[in-house]
Amino acid sequence: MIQLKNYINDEFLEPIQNEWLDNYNPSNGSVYGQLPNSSLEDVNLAYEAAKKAFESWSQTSLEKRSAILLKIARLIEDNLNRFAEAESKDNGKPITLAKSIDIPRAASNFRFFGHAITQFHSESHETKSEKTINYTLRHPLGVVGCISPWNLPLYLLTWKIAPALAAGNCVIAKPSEITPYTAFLLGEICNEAGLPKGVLNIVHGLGTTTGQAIVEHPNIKAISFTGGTETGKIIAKTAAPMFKKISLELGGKNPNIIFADCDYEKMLTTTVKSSFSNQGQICLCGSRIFVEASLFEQFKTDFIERVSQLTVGHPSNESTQVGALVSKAHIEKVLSFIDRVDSNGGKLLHGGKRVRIKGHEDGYYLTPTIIQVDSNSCHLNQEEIFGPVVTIMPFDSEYKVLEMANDVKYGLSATVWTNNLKRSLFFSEQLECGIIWVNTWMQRDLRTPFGGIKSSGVGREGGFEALRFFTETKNICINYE
Ligand code: TXE
Repeated sequence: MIQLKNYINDEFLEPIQNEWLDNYNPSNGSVYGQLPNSSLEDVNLAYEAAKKAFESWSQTSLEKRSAILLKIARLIEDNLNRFAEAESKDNGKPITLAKSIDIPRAASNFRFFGHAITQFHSESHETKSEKTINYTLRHPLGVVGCISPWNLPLYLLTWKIAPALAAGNCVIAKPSEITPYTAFLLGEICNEAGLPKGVLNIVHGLGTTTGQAIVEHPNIKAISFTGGTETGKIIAKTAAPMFKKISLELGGKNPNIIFADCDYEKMLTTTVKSSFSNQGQICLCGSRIFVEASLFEQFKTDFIERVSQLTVGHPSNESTQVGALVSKAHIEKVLSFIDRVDSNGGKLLHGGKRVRIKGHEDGYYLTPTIIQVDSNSCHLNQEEIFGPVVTIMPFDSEYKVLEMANDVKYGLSATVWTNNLKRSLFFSEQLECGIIWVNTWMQRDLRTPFGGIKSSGVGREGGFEALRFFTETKNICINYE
């Protein structure tokens, strides 16, 4: 049994009330560890450590802060296998994915913001006629909270922690209670990299208690959150009357719009990925596929064939392309959508069944699932399933598909496949979402703004947007007459 601990003030501590949660291995359904179920007292302890550390961290030179972040990045890379194995075991994702995407990206997050902070700047404005000069300062906020989900555990946790630390804040982070392992390992790395004590504190526990205690804490100045839309609402409701800064990256129900004039092979290969990478548990997955009517039958046949070739298997197996879903509760939620396919006007074309892997029969495996729908208003197209399930549907006019793509409460991302320049510009302008990919998916440049509109969230992460979020702006006006 692995026993994870809170990382507070450079030390690994048991929860003050000695309450623990079980940590499950989704590949076989067994409990393999325990994590703290932290209380308000633990959060307060973390806050006191962070508050104390802030005075000196916020005054530390950019060169030094940057060097520490770059060292953390290097140490994550040096420990790639250890981190990847932990991530795969905790989350059920294929080890190959953890090694090639999750962990390298966690290192990139630290490296990117380690460099970005040295280039971060503020503005000045001179008005000669009035003999004034305005300049703007950007100060770190103080102690901030970073709350992250289970689908890309270290990747998303570090996406928040790195800019917060780079900007001179001290952090209280809470990883998902479903996937706490790599966050625990990160504490060791931070000590080795020489991050001063109290600058980063990682507190484990349930969202409704530990997470809520962070959000409610009167002196935690900002909350950066990624997770479900319903949780986002609760956080907004709690934090808004306290006038905290909040950044919410929430769910998605992203359209993948395929025109007959696209580069077919590239589209097909990418669409398999955008549908089922990480078992479809990425907020950016294209879960509503709309195909131009003239291409629909060919696409349907080829897509089903490609998807049927995906290997569902144990995450530690190098040949596995689709691993286990993250938890029992989650696979049951996903299956409940599949069970209701017929009553919602859908037709199951492929998958939809639990897979029993020999020797790991209690793991949470599911065949990649393709459902044909005849209306965008069905709940399969309106609700976030967040699993290996996509719908496909033909369309026969640009205006109709645009209307359907936008007719959903979410607005995170969209993909458009076409070789028509005017059409790609038109759709990029008209689609209601924060991120659009044309003839690609999930190509990420960390300098770009990342986030959604409507029920997909508030605010943007990435690049200078993140550094702006984690700083407070002060304008100074000097008259030099
Ligand atoms: O996420 P939660 P869940 C979507 C997806 C999924 C659904 C629910 O549709 O099925 O959300 O997933 C913490 N105050 N996404 O329930 O609960 C929690 O402990 C403070 C989309 O697992 O939102 C965890 O650390 N914190 C998504 C984090 O919030 C609270 C990724 C996310 O958990 C809290 C994951 C509270 N009151 C799920 N309640 C994406 N956008 O990528 C919970 N938490």
